[in-house]
Amino acid sequence: MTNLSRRSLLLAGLGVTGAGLLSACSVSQPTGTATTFGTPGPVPTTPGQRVTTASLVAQRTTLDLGGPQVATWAYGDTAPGPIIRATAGDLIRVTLNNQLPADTSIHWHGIALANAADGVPGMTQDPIRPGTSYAYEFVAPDPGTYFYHPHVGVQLDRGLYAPLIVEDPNEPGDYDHEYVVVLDDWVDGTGRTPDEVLEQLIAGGGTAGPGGMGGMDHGSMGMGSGTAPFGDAGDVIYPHYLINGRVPAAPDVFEAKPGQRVRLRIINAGSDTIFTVALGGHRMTVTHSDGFPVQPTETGAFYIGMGERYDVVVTLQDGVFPLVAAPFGKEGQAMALIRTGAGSVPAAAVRPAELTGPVLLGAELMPAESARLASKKPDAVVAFQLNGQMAPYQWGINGAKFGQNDPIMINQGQRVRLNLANMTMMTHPVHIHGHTFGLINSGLRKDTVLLRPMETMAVELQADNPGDWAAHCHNIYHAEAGMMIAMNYRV
Ligand SMILES: [Cu+2]
Repeated sequence: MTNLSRRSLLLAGLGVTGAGLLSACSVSQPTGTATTFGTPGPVPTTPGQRVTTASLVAQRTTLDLGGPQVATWAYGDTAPGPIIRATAGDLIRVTLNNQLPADTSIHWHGIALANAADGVPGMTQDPIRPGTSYAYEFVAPDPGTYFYHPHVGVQLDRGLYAPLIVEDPNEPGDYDHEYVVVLDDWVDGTGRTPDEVLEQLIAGGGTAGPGGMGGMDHGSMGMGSGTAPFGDAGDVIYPHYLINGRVPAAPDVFEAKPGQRVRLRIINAGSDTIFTVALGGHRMTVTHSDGFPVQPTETGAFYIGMGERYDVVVTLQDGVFPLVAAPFGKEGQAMALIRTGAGSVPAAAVRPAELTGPVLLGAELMPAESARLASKKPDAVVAFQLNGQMAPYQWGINGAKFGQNDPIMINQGQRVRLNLANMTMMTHPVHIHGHTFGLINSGLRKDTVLLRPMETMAVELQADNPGDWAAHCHNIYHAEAGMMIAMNYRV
């Protein structure tokens, strides 16, 4: 298969609208470029290997966000969808039944899985057509906090996301409770769909707010941060920000006892929003970044970009406490509550003081020794330049949008250095599939890292997972507009 055919197929699979998708995909491919990936064969288990299974239905549904009722697409009848919980080394078998009016897929975000299960139509599989089912089978090699979502169009900005938790069989589990905390920015079913938001962004050069407010958010200072390190951090003004699918007026409530230690697995499933996270009245100890352990680092608040995950451990006080995720540079917030005793419920708009204190940026963390990417002389050095601007709404990598840029070609066994360079005035979360790269200055392992305006950052990966992989901005509107590139192993 040539690179050209890969590109044209991938573009067909990433059509902008549902209707466009269907029509694009129903057109037969010109002779010589048509290809299908077919149905992947079953992955055999190894002796003693556990098998974790799940069955999902992607469907249209109406969700109650805790007041607002929204028509959307979800895995079943909830957003977040069903948690998949496995143990490192398990074979995970998930069947997806697509009852959506559009093609879809599932990408297992952050997992260093076999390429065939990565969920990128046109690159690793055929799109899953409406009314059909698809079986994903893969081994999850590394423990950690992950999530899953479609890799088609802007479907992530609907209700199609859910946690994937890979337990560590060797971890002491030094906590009393574990809470999974999924952050999201919500627009679907509030008057426009994510596809319409994208159309408006393209038509208006970034005008995407309701009531003609579009563009006004750009360049505003981030609320709750002493400084504004991200500059222009988002394109879309959202009517709601959610924790575990709930608005702050009807929050999710976690129950515990005073003095107990809880682990929070925090996932940013938002499409266009960097959050600042704080738990009122508490310091948090960050223990993991993108699934991998870090040197425990105490903070009152931290940033989390789209696609990032952080695990923190907290020893709880006595009372009722707001767990707040404040959208950077935008109005409103997401909130959940942790209740260990009596106390009045904080107002939906409460701003914990911790939000204004020093806020930790994930790239500053130091890796745990067990997770550090050891330094090594790179065999290949690759440019990875983020390009684009709001008006016109055009985003790309290495000088062109996806489909027009040249794939990054690497060899199996190489240590590959990627010189990430953000040549734009926005912050972008850079996500690379199938690998957890290391920041060369610290060895910190990440699969998604925030790159601030004009920032450069060298990262390295060990090319130990052959296949054709996507690398892209995890602002889903940027990715869909072209801020994506293929990273292919030479065969
Ligand atoms: Cu971006």
